[in-house]
Amino acid sequence: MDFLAEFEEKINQVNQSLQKYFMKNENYQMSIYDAMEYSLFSGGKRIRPVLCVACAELFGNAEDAMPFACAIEMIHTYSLIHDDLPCMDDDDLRRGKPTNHIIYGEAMAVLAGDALLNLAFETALQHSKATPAQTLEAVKIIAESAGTEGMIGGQVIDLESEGKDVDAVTLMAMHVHKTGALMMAPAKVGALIGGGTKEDILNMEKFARYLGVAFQIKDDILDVESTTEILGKPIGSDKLNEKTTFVTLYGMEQSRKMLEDYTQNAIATLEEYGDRAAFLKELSLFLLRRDR
Ligand code: GRG
Repeated sequence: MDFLAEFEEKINQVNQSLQKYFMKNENYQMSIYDAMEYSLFSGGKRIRPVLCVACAELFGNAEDAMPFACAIEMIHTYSLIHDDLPCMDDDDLRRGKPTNHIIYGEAMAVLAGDALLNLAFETALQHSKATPAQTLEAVKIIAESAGTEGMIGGQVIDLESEGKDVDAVTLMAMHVHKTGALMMAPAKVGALIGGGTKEDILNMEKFARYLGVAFQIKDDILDVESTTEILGKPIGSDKLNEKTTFVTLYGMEQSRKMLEDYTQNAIATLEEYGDRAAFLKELSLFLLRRDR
């Protein structure tokens, strides 16, 4: 199967599983379920759950990784809902659609984000078919990656950098946490649940650390070069918000070179797995070339 067909198939499996795990409570007709559903099924690229499933597949058991893959996508979705709020980035458009708070109001958007975070852990614990020890370890990895030592920590660095000159070390720390942590979690959890060794889990963490930085560099480049129609969100928002990005700090040409280098470094960490890692190598190149 070629890469795009396999990618599509994995996305479909993720979407089906998300549908299965996301149960609306029809008895109560609570509008929070609509708000959660709106963002969970609004056209996300599903990179993180696909990464999780693909890393599990590399070492064996991909099926058991699905509850964790979906949990991570729920956390990712919550982070985007909150990131778009007026008290954060104050964005009206995401994935070509009005943001959650524009449709459901700020209070409901906060609750929908919180509810997705809780549903993530419910899903992982309720649907896990892995051993109790593996389940515990996977949930610990996910919790840490989403928390103050991970994604939220990165967001705090971002908040505290507003209006300041950000140096290269701070910029990297911000993105290794804010974007990288939620890339490393699926890679590590995938390797763990798939049956990889401790060394394999560390290798996958290293791979995803490079991939996460590359992903953010590309995000910064697209914010300058893409269009609102293609990206589904306003372009030029970094400039508008006077944010330091890879492009503002290093310039476009150097950012492109860094994107290429980080992607190649990610691919190099997969070398020992040979052709078994073909999908992950192709995924890295796909993310390098993506236009949204
Ligand atoms: C707790 C109040 C509160 C807020 C949390 C942690 C946080 C807000 C925001 C950080 C999340 C964030 C915006 C990270 C940047 C990572 C990034 C580039 C996200 C976009 O990922 P894609 O392109 O999104 O995979 P799609 O739309 O494809 O799912």
